[in-house]
Amino acid sequence: MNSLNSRLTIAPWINGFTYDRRQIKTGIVHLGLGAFHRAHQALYTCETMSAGDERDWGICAANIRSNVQLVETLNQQDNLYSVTEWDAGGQHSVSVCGALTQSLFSRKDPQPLLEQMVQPETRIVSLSITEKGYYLDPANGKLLKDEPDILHDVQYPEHPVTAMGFIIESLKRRREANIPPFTVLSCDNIPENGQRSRLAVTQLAQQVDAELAEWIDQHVAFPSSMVDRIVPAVTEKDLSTMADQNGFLDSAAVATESFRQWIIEDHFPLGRPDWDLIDGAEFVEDVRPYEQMKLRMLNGSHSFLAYLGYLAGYQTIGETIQQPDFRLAAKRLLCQEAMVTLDMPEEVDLESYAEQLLERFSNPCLKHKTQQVASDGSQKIPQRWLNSVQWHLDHNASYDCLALGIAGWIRYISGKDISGEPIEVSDPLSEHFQQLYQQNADSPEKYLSSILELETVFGQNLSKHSELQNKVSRAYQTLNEIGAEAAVGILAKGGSL
Ligand code: CS2
Repeated sequence: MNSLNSRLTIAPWINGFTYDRRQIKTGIVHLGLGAFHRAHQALYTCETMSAGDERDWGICAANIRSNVQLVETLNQQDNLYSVTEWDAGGQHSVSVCGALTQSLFSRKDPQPLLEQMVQPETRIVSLSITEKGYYLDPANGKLLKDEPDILHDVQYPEHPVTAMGFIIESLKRRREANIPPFTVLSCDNIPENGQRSRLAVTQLAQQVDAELAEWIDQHVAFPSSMVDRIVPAVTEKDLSTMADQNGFLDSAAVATESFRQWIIEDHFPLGRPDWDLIDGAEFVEDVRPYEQMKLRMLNGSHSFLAYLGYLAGYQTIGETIQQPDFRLAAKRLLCQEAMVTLDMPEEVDLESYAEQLLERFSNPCLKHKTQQVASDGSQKIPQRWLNSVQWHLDHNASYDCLALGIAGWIRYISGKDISGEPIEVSDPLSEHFQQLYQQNADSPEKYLSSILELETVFGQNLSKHSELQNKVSRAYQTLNEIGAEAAVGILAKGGSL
């Protein structure tokens, strides 16, 4: 079997790129070389360079802490990889992405990455490091100062282990060398992600050098962006199916849906690629309404399907949404509990957006694991559900689906499903959740309250909120008594728990 490198002539039905890779300069450093980056920003950048005449936006992409294997694979493949896009009808198309100029792993030696971040040609540093990579308390945006990685970066700023640590050290070196600061572009699913990045960087910088923190706050741009594309983790089986289809083996391949969207705040003092040459990308002045729409509608219903789908015994989102009751309940959440909380520009049609989401979730070619979407709930649910819950409390409106979602999450993080089978919970707070479950093993009510009291998830307003507590408690009881499938069935019929 062939491998994917620049010497391989790829089949004519595979989309390539039109530029000469030898002429590309590295204008972007990206931290967090996951599947999402490869299927989204990197591909957008590749297509932008093919469509326009700028060639100085190549990407040096780095993994800071894990997945050295992917970096090695990309190095062996001249940093080329393929993206397979599946539409809901089972049709697919394949592209080879040429935008990566380098792939680095910087856990052992941070210097090569720092050096690239200091180069004047690097004008953007972008991030897809997931919610927990910011080390901020999800409820109030305060830096988690006691986390070992943060303590490390405060003590050894020249050998950082966090993305924020890399940004601070490279900005410091740029400042000393009189090189203007790069723009920091967050591509993570958190609300006001530009503002959150600023908070994370400046709070950590304050621990290291208060004057530098002040300088960063005044001189560095942190535009926000809303990113959207469903990119499930690929399995060994997917890789071998793609290899058979494409005629070459690519261990860095990604598979995704055909849909993609990227709404970006247009604030790049040192310039930026014309990403909006490509369908689905758009520069706007204010990203916030789009972020809220995506987080509360797409991600909100996704998490609902993930926790309750898992508890009902479904392995993928696609399988879950095939069940008529789950589809109806997700639609109820979207249209009656998420949409109503939003205030969107006139041209946005939220009804069609909701319909489109249900179609995207149903894509039978995406085997998106419920367990993957269910990970890191402590970091996700404030922006996906709790802002909507607050809206309903303020407007005296009902939020049964959100309440059952929260109950499902609380059951899931206990580490035991409804029939007592163990669940592998992946969350930065999973140990703490386990302790709370064990301590309250004799009383489901006490366990439930101990979770609902967590300020880091529920914030000051909603932790210990008696009305919310009562509602979730009823949902939790129903869930334990009749199971996830039947509880969702009640919601699908318009009932209340
Ligand atoms: C998902 C997202 O894993 C998750 O939590 O909800 O990754 C989702 O697939 C993307 O945000 C879609 O853009």
